[in-house]
Amino acid sequence: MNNQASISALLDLLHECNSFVITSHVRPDGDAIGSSLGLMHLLEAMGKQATVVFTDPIPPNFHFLPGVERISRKFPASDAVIFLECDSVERSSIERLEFEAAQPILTINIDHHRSGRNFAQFNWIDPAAAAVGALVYDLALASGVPISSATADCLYTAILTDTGSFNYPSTTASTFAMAEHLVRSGTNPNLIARAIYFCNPLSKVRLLGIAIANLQIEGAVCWSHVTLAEIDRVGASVEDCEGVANHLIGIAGIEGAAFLRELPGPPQFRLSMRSRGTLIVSTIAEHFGGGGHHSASGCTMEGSLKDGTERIVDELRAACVRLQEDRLHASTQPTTLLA
Ligand SMILES: [Mn+2]
Repeated sequence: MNNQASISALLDLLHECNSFVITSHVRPDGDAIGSSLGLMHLLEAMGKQATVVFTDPIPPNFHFLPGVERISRKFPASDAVIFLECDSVERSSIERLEFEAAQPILTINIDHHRSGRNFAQFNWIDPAAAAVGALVYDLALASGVPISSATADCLYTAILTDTGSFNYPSTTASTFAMAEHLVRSGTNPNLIARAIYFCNPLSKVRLLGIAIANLQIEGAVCWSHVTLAEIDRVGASVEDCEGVANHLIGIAGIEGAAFLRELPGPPQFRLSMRSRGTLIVSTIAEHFGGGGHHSASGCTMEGSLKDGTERIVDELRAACVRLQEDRLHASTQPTTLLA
């Protein structure tokens, strides 16, 4: 199904149900939270009941979003469950047992990850979309329901954060057209930027300092880590560890960056990778059992930080070599003469 067909089929399904649970992935980011709350406001404007469920904490810089105080940790009975940005029930905040006990009539999956899977009864996956918030925006337009300023704040936040503040390759003219419409619908970009980017807890900045101190660089690859002891030392929360990899890929000449965060329990860690769009990190994440986007992806891996770092850096090195070979190949191809 193309997007238009998906949207009209989805609108038919939404009209048939009265109550909805909306959820997204664990460790929710701006797109997960913004698109969930934006969809909640849209469904309510359509006369429906909607509950957003997250079991993981909402990072403090998203506490300003309209409706965030209504996010539930419990999974209520409903006609339909809508999963945003999830490739499975397991990836969501909802426990499988809780999900099976509730037996929703309908499951809906809306995603924009390349690793997205058709796990629900209705699936709409568009890897070209800049954010799931952009898909919810398309849905809102097609529904004919006017976009309220609450909906606009949530969807703008989703799009702003998932495009890296309109910097990633997924940013196109239509991204700005959406942003323009959302601003016209009541969003104040300056207030949103202040809430998201100028409200970092001190513990987050101190943790970034440790990650920068642990930085290593080799050619176009860089990597860093934080241990549990280091996370404890600055009193950092799990949310404080989000976004470190974005700083690593900002270094001149770097094509691939990896950030490893040690996890409690048996030796394991969380890996986040970034590129500038030419080196594809999602295939490396998939190789290790994770997923994501071309230029931003991650996974959880077992083993020590030291062994993990070696395995990941090997993969990034190899990806860089392939990238250089491709560039060399492209530059030796005969160029078409302009008439
Ligand atoms: Mn997203």
